Amino acid sequence: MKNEFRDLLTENITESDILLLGVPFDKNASVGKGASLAPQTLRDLSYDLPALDMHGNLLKSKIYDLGDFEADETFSNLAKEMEEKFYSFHDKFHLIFGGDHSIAIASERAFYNECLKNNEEPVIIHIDAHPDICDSYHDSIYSHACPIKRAIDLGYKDYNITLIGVRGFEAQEIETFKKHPTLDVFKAVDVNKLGIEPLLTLLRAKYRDKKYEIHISYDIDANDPSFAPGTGTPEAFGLASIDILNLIRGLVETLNVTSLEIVEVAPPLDVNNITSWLALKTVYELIHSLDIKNAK
Ligand SMILES: [Mn+2]
Repeated sequence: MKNEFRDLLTENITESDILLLGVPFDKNASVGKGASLAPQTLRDLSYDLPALDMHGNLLKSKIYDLGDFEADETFSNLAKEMEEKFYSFHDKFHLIFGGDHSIAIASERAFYNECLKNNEEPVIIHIDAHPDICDSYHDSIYSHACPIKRAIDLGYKDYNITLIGVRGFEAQEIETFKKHPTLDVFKAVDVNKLGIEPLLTLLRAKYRDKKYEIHISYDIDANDPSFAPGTGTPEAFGLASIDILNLIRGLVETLNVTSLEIVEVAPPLDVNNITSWLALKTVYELIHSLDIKNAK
């Protein structure tokens, strides 16, 4: 066994707190490819990362690595596999390394089904430069520009979807928003003006009820490209890494967040692995939030 994630890794699923899953798939990325290499790159980089956060706290939650799942063309097999072998472990934290953002079509379906089985209301907090609410893009309903539209079609309520960091739109998406006025969109320009705290306050009020179970879908292109150059569709005027980290940590520590995917990290497009390191360091900071939550 390779020493990925060092002391954080366990080979005993029962004693694990976090289940990790890779989906090395980038066929539905529209511009730059390479996100299929992210799961292995992040695992490889973790050999060199001690299990401490940036305050020097020793990380305690344990990761069980399920390895990689293969994506099929319509994501129906992947969604089924995620539901049966990943989200079925209901009390664990679910961490996914993508892949382009189309893999959310599978994860958000599996997450939805698992929440319904447990009488919980599934919520998506989509942190992304793009709304990904196209009905179809480049003649495909499975494009990485479509997962939020697929989530709505599946049955997610508008109130239970929140988009953060958006700044790049397709014209069809503006029309779709008109039909979904209660779907909250916090644009990057507003988040940069107001800061993270008012947004956190608002989201804590919105999803405070225990019935909500939250999946965070984090597209690395939400970050400004100066922080995260290694991604297929870099979009200028983005968010600062520390703001996104504080947002994710603030949500995980105070709300019922049980799932997070990081998508669109594309190592072949990166510079000195800056973007992969950002993704990995964000995960390690998140683990400290889970330690706090689980009082470890
Ligand atoms: Mn996206």
